[in-house]
Amino acid sequence: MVDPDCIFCKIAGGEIDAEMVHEEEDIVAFKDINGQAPTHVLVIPRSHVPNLEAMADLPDSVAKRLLEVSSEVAGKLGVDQSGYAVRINNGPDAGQEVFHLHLHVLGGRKLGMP
Ligand code: DGP
Repeated sequence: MVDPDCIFCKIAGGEIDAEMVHEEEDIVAFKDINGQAPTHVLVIPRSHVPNLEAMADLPDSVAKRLLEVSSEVAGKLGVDQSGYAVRINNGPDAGQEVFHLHLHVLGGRKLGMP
């Protein structure tokens, strides 16, 4: 499903440019426009799923693949040995700004919690 008003749907569909790191049938990964670390990539399903509560709308294989792609992107960008964080901001208290599920892959510097 595509939401015509969603910026990440537009990126996945090629309507808006982004620095792509990985593309496959159901998932794309691109550099965050406002990078918080030397490596900061967003991994998203092409299908519009707003948040974790809507994950049931994704096939299990795609849900699993989001994590695998995050690891592959970390390897491709050379942060797999030094370490990296995979983070989902879900809802207002977590600071979610874009309501299309996305995994932040952050690396290239020491990362703390939260
Ligand atoms: P959040 O919803 O807080 O988990 O983070 C959304 C992220 O999306 C934020 O770090 C900035 C990024 N972002 C927002 N708009 C665009 C865009 O048009 N292009 C790219 N590449 N990143 C974007």
